[in-house]
Amino acid sequence: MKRSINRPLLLAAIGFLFVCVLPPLEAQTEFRKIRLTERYYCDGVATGDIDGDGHADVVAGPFWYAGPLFQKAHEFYPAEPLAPEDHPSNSMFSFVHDFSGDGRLDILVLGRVHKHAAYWYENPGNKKDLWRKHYAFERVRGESPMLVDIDKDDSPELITHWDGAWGWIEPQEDPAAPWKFHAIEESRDWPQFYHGQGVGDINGDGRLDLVINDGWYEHPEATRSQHWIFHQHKFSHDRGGAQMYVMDVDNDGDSDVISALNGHGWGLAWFEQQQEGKKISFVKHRMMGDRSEEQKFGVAFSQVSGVEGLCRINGPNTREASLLTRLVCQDERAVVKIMVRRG
Ligand SMILES: [Ca+2]
Ligand SMILES: [Ca+2]
Ligand SMILES: [Ca+2]
Ligand SMILES: [Ca+2]
Repeated sequence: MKRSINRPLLLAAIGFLFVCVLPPLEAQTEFRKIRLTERYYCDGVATGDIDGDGHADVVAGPFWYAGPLFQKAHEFYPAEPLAPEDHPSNSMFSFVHDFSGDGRLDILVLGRVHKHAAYWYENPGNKKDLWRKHYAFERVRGESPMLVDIDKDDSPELITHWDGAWGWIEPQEDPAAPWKFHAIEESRDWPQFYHGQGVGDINGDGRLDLVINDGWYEHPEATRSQHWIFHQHKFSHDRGGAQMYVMDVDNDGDSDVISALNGHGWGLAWFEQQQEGKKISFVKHRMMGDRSEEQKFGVAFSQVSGVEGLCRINGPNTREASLLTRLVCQDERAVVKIMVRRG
């Protein structure tokens, strides 16, 4: 997670938010920019209906902003504005989930990989009481940890590595208890700022596998009592990206992978799954290069350190699968529609 001095995304810092209006599928997709704040509080944002009024709200740093207007900021932990030049954020990621089980959405906040513990804040259900702060875990490793229900038991896990092994951190039966790490492999040596991770069913057996830049872990029948088999495949020979997505890009029935090539540099690609017997491999197809002059791509920007909100907007049966990718980069937040042709 080496970052340049301006890495604290100025846009997240100033709190830009793109509101995606999804019109009829064939129509032009339009976006409206809303500025949440002039100050720098965080690097990541999240959405969820915090106040339960039926409108999605936005969580950014110590505030949640009430939708649909996003004009009113509600503080859920003490807000301390930071200087973008030299104060890396203590809120890199926010995740929204009902951790307490009372029906109200709570907020998990992750800071810097090497500096901050993970805490979640319990939604009091009104706008005047304080949110109770709960310790979750000591450190959360990796450039882009994801909160995903990887074993489909209706309770999400925070995918990360710890003590040299990939696995997940998960809440306990008592919501107030510290979370515990579950390893899916023998301990080896993964860098704390590891770049590139995602979750999806690579081999089509219905179980969600873990994908990292160095390969993928096959989710076994016995999720918790067996080690997950590691299948080596280096997706990016550069630094590796951030979030990796698993989807059938070319509509041929198997799962492909989408990933930035360098979270702090250039390049975005999708990796086409190919099978030979039981062996799975991937062929790289670039989606974005390092120069906008490259006509094949038409756009280029660096610092693709957060890829979120991937969705298919033309439907699964069209010849061309369209991917809407929200790409966060250092200097701007761009929305790019990338066309991927079959064959
Ligand atoms: Ca709750
Ligand atoms: Ca789960
Ligand atoms: Ca699988
Ligand atoms: Ca495919």
